[in-house]
Amino acid sequence: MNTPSEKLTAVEIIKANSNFLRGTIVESLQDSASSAIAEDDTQLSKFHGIYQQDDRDKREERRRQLLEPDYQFMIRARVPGGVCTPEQWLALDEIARKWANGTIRLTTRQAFQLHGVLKRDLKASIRAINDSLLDTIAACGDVNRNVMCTPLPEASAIHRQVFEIAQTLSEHFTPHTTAYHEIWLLSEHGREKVAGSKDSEPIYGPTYLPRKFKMSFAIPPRNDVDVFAHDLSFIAIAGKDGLEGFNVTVGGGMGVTHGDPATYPRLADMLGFCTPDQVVEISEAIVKIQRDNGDRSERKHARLKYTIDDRGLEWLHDEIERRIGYRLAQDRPFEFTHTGDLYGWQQTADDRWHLCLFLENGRVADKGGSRQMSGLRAIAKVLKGEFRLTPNQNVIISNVNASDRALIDRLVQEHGLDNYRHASPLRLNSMACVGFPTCGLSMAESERYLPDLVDLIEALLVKHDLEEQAITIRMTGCPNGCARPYLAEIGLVGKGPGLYNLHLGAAFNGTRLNQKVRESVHEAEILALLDELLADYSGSREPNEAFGDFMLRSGVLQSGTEEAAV
Ligand code: SRM
Ligand code: SF4
Repeated sequence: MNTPSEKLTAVEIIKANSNFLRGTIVESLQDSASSAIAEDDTQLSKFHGIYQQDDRDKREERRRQLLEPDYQFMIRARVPGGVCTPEQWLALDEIARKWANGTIRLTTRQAFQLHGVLKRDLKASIRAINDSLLDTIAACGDVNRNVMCTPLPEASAIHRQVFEIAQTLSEHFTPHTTAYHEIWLLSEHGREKVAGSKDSEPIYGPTYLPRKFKMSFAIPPRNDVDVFAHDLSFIAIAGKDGLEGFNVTVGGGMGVTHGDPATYPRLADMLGFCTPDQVVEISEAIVKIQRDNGDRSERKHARLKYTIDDRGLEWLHDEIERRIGYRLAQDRPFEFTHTGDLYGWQQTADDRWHLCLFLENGRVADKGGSRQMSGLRAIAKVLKGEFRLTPNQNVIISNVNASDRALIDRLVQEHGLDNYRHASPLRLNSMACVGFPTCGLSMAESERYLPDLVDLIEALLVKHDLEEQAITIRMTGCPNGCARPYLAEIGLVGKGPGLYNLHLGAAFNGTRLNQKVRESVHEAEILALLDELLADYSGSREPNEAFGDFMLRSGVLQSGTEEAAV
């Protein structure tokens, strides 16, 4: 608990005065004098899944013309475990074309984002999302976010069970406030109360959590969710009779501030083992411990990772056991082999087929030569199964009957969605955050630049006979870590226009962070260094040795970087 002498952050005061996330959002929406909402409401709207942004490509020009920034909004829709129906896809597609910028963005947390929505269209967009039985509440804000899960429930009985537990957790931690319904769904003016409602937040309390909170479920050997990057994760442990339970990990997080050594990326610690029926209780205890003990006086220090580092893992362990009333069991052995997605068709035991497509950096669009947005719309119209959003910004066309495969393949090919067949393993293992022009925190290009940089690195790979080598590469426009760049074998973190910090040496399976090797370097310097290192790697690597591991064995990096306890 914060002591009375500690000064609360401005966001804490806004939350406390917000009447369970209402603030003056209704008034802000009605104010036609500005295309923005009131400043305090920009904090509260996040809890409703809405970020105020402005088009940064136009910012300077509008400033010169003495115009207010080109305000627009990003809407994030939650998709627990990434499972979405064709009807929901079609709804998102229509909203994107009608009220947003005509593209859909798949995120690194298996959710949807729409960009470029104007204030006057926010309500219609949110309503349409809810009509499709998706929602946006708690997609952002100081609450538990979209719960991630290895995305193919049909892959086995264990996958199904784990997915169901992930959904249960998602529902369990959804805020109870009726503000969301009042403001966005009930009336034109958003003032009617939900019948008989009396707000309370039994888990979060009136000021919610000190900071965002993230959960994920991984099913070894796949670590596609990057299990060690989250505040709380569960690693499924299977025995001969099926799912036995989960190893529980706590305190992962990626966010960093340039030049502030008190902030750092951190891999989650292993806490112990729990059975499936203990998951909700243990999660609630951990969330409440963070609610009561997280730092509410400094947002950069408010994630669970810092609470653990300040007080110790043992303290957390004891506190959890005190709250749940029993001892956590010892964690069990498991092995992860890789982080990314498995592309192409895959058959599951129920004789259904699933096709994982590569959507570079998660942007679904018809632009340039691409018709991927039209293609996925055409597929949604005929698909009898579902879409699965992956933790790596891709999509799986799932639950396809053998007899429908040819039709799906035809649509995929006709719309240029078959790039997974010919893209290099490097590209297929690449991820970039959104960055410019919408992200207000971006310092360098990311989504719009990584594809070009990958072209150039591919040429180096060809030069050194490494074109078949899978290497993970991730780029972010700032150090916040939205594409989990500190877990990539090649990580590029935006520092300024055209400038990146270069990180190397993470484990291919997501169990070791990379290390910063160069600060504020531009493209030519990045390529020159990679050229040298790839030449060395090509000549001296051991069979099946990953690039990140080679960086350590060859002495380019010193060992001692944090490794997950596996
Ligand atoms: Fe993120 C903030 C985009 C996953 C760490 N993130 C933002 C904002 C909302 C910028 C802002 O606050 O104004 C970005 C919106 C950009 C835009 O224009 O759309 C943004 N984050 C994203 C997405 C869309 C990246 C993507 O390309 O897919 C991901 C949406 C996930 C979702 O569906 O919920 C996204 N963000 C992540 C991840 C990865 C993950 O969760 O697995 C991280 C690192 C893990 C972590 O949380 O530690 C991440 N985002 C951050 C942070 C730093 C948090 C910290 O602890 O320091 C911020 C900044 C903040 O919260 O103040 C941030
Ligand atoms: Fe924006 Fe930074 Fe996140 Fe990229 S990493 S989306 S630039 S906050």
